[in-house]
Amino acid sequence: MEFNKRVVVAGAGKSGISAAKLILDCGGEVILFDQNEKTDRPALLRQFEEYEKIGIVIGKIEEALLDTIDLLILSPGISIEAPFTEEFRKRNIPIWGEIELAYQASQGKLAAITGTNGKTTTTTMVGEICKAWQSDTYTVGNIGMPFTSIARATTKDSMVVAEISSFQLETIAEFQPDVSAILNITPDHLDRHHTLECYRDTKRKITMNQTADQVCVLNYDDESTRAMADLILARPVFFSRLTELSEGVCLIGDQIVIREAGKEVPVLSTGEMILLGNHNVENYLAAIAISHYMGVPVDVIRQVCKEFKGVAHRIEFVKEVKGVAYYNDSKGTNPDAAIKGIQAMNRPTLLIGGGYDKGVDFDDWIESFDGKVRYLVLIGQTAGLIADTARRHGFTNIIMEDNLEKAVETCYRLAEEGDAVLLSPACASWGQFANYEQRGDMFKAYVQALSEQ
Ligand code: UMA
Repeated sequence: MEFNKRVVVAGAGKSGISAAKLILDCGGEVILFDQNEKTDRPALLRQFEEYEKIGIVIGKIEEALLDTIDLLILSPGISIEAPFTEEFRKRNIPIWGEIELAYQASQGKLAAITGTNGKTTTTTMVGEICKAWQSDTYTVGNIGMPFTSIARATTKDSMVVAEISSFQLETIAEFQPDVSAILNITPDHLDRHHTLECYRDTKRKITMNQTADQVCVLNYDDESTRAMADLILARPVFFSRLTELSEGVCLIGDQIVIREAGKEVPVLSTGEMILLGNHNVENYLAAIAISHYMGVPVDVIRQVCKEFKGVAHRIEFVKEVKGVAYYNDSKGTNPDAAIKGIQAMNRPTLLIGGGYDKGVDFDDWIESFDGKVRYLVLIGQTAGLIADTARRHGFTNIIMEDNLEKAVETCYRLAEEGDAVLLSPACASWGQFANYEQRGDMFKAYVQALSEQ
């Protein structure tokens, strides 16, 4: 792709750096802009040593500079409502996300997966299935690897499987996956999207450019995604754990089957699944539907599903110490995801929660404790709010700690043989950690250091 544009790339994180490199590689010029005054300019410049047409602006961008700009690329962590974007809008400068740029620079077949929960597991599973069929497959997006970092390496035969967040969907323009999927919608990121309705509309954007010959996979068991079937131009394909569908991918007894044009193809039984819990059955159902419509033969789908072991930070078993099992569910970044974490526990549990405040409430999460939680150990910005909510629901075994290390120590001290300790915070990690991966890795490191004595 030729791209002779002058572009401001806002946000010098993973997405911004990768987007900037793609533009430079395509002949464009980049001003990389980060609002964080503490950004290490020399370290950033070192990442662009081989390029000439790169400038770096830290803190505030001068208005005069904007008169020569063709495009703004916004990192997902920056809201489209960020005040500085107004100056770009006034000048009719298009605003894209890194995903749109990658889409325009890439080739091949694209699956794009969104939803509040299950996207990382489902995306990883679909990525592994596609890779087993077509070795030239890339698994990218919100999962951690920016789509722009591989866009130019794709060919017409490539397969790209992308996890797409609501933040990334705010800034798409022509993005048009061959197969899209919206797994489920429950409250999340309301500090950014304001209302559940806006959040839902943003998620639906994943299918906005699809045509009737393309597929959008939707969860029949989730009211809001089921209702979307009537609102989209793509061909809706449902998956369901609870209803035996006449068309779609569903659970019949203990068998997942694909039902299509009067034919039924069995794929996998629940007994063959390594991952436990109803939410994982839904992830298998969705992954099977997406892979099938990406054109992967059922035999390949079945084989990979049988061997799939899950992803790090999602109800991940870490270690048993003194008869206590430690689980890392750092990916439980909202109440609904954290409810799945609790539900998966089959032992009395010491639960570590709390973190960044995204403006959601915690009532359903506390309700889901169901007598299983012995202690709730809280950290981070939301600790007080969660403690108040818990007390309101009659749960009082609450301990406040300053940080994750102390929380792990406290659980180690209080846990008895046969208990589980679960990090499943129901909150984002921001504020105390760079991301949920860092939070999970630190948790695992603290657990590994615990003594058997
Ligand atoms: N910045 C500003 N102004 C702001 C906000 C941030 O200048 O108002 C700057 C920061 O100083 C920083 C940079 O922007 O230097 C960070 O950009 P970013 O927050 O977009 O982070 P990236 O490193 O580019 O990571 C992003 C995704 N992050 C977010 O959506 C917040 C990563 O998802 C994703 O893996 C990565 O792109 C690759 O595609 C993380 C995430 O937490 C895992 N996602 C949320 C979730 O899953 O719930 C949506």
